[in-house]
Amino acid sequence: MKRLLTRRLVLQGAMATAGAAIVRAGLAQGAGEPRVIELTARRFVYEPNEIALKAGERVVIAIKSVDFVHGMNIPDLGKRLDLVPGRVTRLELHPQAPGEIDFVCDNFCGDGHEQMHGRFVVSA
Ligand SMILES: [Cu+2]
Repeated sequence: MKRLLTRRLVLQGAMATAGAAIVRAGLAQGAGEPRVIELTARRFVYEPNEIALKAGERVVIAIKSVDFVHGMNIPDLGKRLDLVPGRVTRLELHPQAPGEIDFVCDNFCGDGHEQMHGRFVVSA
């Protein structure tokens, strides 16, 4: 029992570290332009729903919704966005370490809403 609890705490710690490793990019002068990755939200998917990033790179996720004010909740980063149709919502990321960061739609958008999720996969 005690060992199980310890293992769970270690796992939670690892997940928190992965989240903390991703910080909002401070767009320092002369640091070069961030890579722009386009993402589309529609009932009931993000396209693409898996986005590969490299640790240390600065990126901007340019997100469009085509049909609804979908949400994008990224618990590991303590961040959420509303994705308003007709607008491009920018999410700046500067991952520092490998890991996976999940995101979900948190604006109920109909039957299938629960399947609307994706993730950033950060490699070394
Ligand atoms: Cu949705």
